[in-house]
Amino acid sequence: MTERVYDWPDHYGDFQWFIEDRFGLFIHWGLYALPARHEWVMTKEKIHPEQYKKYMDRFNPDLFNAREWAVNAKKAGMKYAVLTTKHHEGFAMWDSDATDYKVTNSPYGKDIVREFADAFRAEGIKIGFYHSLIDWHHPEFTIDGLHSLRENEEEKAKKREFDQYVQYLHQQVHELLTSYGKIDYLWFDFSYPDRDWDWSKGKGAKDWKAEELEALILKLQPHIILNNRLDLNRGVYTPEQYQPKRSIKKDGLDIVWEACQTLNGSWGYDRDELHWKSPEMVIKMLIDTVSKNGNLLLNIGPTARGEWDLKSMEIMERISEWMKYHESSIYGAGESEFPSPPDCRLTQKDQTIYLHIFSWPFRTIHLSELAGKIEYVQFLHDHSEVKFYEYMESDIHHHNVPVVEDGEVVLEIPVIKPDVL
Ligand code: FHN
Repeated sequence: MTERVYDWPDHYGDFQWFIEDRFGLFIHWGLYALPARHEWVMTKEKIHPEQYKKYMDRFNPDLFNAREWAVNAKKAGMKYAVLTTKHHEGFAMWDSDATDYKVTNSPYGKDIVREFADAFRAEGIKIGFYHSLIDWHHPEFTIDGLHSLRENEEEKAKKREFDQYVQYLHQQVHELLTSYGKIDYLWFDFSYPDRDWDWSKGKGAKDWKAEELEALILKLQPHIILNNRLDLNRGVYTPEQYQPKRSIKKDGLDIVWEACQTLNGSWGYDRDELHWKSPEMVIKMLIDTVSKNGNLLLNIGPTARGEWDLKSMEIMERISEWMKYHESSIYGAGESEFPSPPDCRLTQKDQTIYLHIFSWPFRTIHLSELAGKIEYVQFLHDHSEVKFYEYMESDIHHHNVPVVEDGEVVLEIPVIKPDVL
């Protein structure tokens, strides 16, 4: 299989662990879990910062157990985890010296970032921090949205010193990268200078002093990798809830990319969110992403009591079961050099091709779409019925699959049990 060449900044940490691990957990957790109406509830419902602060006085996740989260993530095969240290609401989930608006001043009183980092590291899961550039609480963060929330004219008339906010942003990033040990991944969100969006007023790299911030980050944690949302147009490309048609390239070079996806359309816990993806859809999303040389960062929004809701747990259970049998088709695998039959995805690792049959068992797979000759078939099937084995074995011997030069090709067929059966 031809070696891939990636477009990756020399001064960033090595990304090899990232494309090996392929599968991570995203956690969106903050005061927004209390209203339980989406992590944008403050702006969507135009709650004035002074009003919104009341949620801090009620934040007390009595059922939070970081080790339980870490064990569940490990069981599901997630190799890295990214926690919102601060989302757009501006609430710090750690004991920040830069603000009183922090979790250690809530009834909960403890440093959630520390509990998260310690528990997930103990399970061998790499640590990622999400950090929002946007801050709807900080008085010097100039956004139209917030100004329109500031009722009185005096407040609106105040000159805002955006640079004071930027200094605060750099200070909090410094705290996060010097207080919790080795951090593997920094996930900024978000900066679209070409879009004069209400909440960011088209802020871009120069406004965040992004080059300076990046230099600080790499000085503090030289091995770290960053995503591309600091608006420096480098790092892990993180399209939002988007599955590209093929692997992502720029000027012929491969791009390190990661799809971030919710389970139900909301990043933060939303008690009324009804757009749940089925376990089968989520497993297929993971396979589809890897088949295009990407990573999947799958999100859970914990409740205000610190638990994962039942539907999220059900999906995680099914993913755990599938990964138990088929993790070899995900870890270290990527886009195949061969075309995939319709309704299928191929992932490939060295000389092994994994044929993921998305339409199983509803169609015969005509493997002739893959030129070549199979040397050996190994079925990776779980406790599903033997008839699938016989069905596919007969089919395989009448069709061809790719020969990979100088070596035996192994075709493995992971089983995705449809939810409908
Ligand atoms: O506005 C945020 C949103 O709340 C969420 O955090 C996602 C995660 O990728 N990022 C922004 C939208 O792109």
